[in-house]
Amino acid sequence: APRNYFIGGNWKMNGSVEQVKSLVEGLNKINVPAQTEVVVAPPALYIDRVRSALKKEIGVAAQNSYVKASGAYTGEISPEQLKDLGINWVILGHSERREYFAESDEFVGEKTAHALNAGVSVIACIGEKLEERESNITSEVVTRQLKGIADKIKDWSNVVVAYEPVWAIGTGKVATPEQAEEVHVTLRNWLASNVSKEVADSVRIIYGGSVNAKNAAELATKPNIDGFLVGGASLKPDDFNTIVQARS
Ligand code: G2H
Repeated sequence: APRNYFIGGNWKMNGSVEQVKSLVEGLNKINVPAQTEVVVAPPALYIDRVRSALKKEIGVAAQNSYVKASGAYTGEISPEQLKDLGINWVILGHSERREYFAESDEFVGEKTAHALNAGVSVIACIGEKLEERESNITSEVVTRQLKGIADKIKDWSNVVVAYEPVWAIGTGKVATPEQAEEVHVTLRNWLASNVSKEVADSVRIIYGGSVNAKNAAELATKPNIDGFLVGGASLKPDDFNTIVQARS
């Protein structure tokens, strides 16, 4: 069976009450094509109001969650709490969290396992830095990050893998379709050898890093690119809509 197209919008730490209201109005006008899943990730503070105001065809994700259901973990939120608010997705392991909040491969794997056990689907992010690409260790880095997740989970049916080369994030420097496709194939081959052929064939692998209304359609022609995780362009509803329609 073909893999459904998946478009995530990662708002990062952007937005205000006013901006969130207008983003939701814009999103509610999007016609979500068949075989396409659209999920947006507002900052945690705005999640509840976004879920309440956004049409049900569009999913909502948190940008992070912790490895406990509740307790004395000041500042954290749990996947169980997300579920309580009708939030069925979480982005984990984003490079900004790995870099600024020292999240290790192992911790990202633990968070992924905890979220899945709580019934929250995961957009699991991996990607190499510029110096790693230039040292020709991209494959080692991304498969090591993927192994951090594979070591902790068994069921991949509620996981979307997001390949986001760090050098392409927020820089305007998008990976070429060939560069992205090459890594996606590496990841799928690793899954086939180390998890199962079935998981390798069925898991969505999406690309992130400076995706915009102009470059999405060409990236979407690649057979192993199953969609996008969109940062900056997800804050512009018209551009985000163009990306949502890019494969149809
Ligand atoms: C990568 C991406 C979204 P942007 O971080 O996760 O952001 O599209 O702004 O590069």
